[in-house]
Amino acid sequence: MVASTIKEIRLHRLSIPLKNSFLTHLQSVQERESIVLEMVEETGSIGLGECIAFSSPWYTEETVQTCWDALENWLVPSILNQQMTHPSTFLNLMKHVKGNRMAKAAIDLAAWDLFSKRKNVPLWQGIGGVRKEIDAGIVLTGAINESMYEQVERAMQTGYKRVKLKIDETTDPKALENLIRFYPSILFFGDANGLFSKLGLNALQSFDHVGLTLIEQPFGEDEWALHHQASRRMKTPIALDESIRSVADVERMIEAKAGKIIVLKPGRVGGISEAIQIHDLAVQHRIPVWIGGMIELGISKAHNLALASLSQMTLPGDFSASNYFWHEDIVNPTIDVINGTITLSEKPGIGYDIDSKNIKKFRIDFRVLT
Ligand code: OSB
Ligand code: MG
Repeated sequence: MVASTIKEIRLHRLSIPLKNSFLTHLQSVQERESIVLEMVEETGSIGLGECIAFSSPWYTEETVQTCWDALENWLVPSILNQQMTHPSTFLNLMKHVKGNRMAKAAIDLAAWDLFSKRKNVPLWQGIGGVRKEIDAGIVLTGAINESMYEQVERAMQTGYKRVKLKIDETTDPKALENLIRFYPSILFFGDANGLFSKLGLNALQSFDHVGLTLIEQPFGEDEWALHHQASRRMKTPIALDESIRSVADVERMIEAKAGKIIVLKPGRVGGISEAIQIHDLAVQHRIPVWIGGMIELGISKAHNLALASLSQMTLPGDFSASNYFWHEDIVNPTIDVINGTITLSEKPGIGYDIDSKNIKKFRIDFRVLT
């Protein structure tokens, strides 16, 4: 295959208001800042990537600003004017930069989009995807009250297969159990975002019999031993999200028997390449995987959708429609949920283009690096 040179990288820094603020025990997000990366090769073909770090380090160490700096000063200069024969070419060229996985992911995602466009195949087919319909799932936050029932009702009518509920100090296990019983056809995941580090294992165990399909990240990202204890004592499977930053973390999870399910966030582990390695390791160990969301825009979501077509992605991921978080997304077409699924595109690459009008509308900074 022709190896073409990357002659330009465009970085768009965006700021987009959410329809409703996203509230967890850690942070409230009203405005989503993000970086969209366009990788332009000699032929004029363009690969798209997105960086999913947040404005402040409440969820990961990296932020939009650290990623912006890493991309502009270190990562983009090391791949510009280089030939890419495979996305791994760029991973190797970026090896001299430690960490910065979320920044590197933006490049790796764009490289995979470009690579599949070159091969003229949809990304999901290029990586060996086995399904074309991806089950949709939403996340709901807030108290379990009448409004929560209405939101679950609406989700069910849209066909969503699964609801992920954020657990916080005020979540009453009994109220949660009643809600779950009321909607037997929907899967309920509980996401604790490390809350039980302060509440303790006993408090966590009070959620063991409420009917959750899994409990996501009860303890801190490095609390392997606590996750192991919870996994041993509880019948509800423990899924690890924040703890999974790399293949090495998955190896550690397996060795420490710290969790039974992997929540994979490609934009956090360093991109598609690392995500595929994690998937393949999960196949070997028969560990279910699902793709987690980051309140991201359509570019990252499109990459996530492609990965969700892999064989071991056996649980519905964080796949909501473009209009769930956003008045306007930045992709064309928008990502739509029909009868509870999102159909993967037959177009080469990720199957979505950027909506230039909306990119300009939400843009707060811009760099063209050559
Ligand atoms: O823990 O999964 C999480 C959003 C921001 C940071 C962390 C998490 C989340 C979500 C979003 O739960 C889910 C989605 O984007 O659909
Ligand atoms: Mg989570």
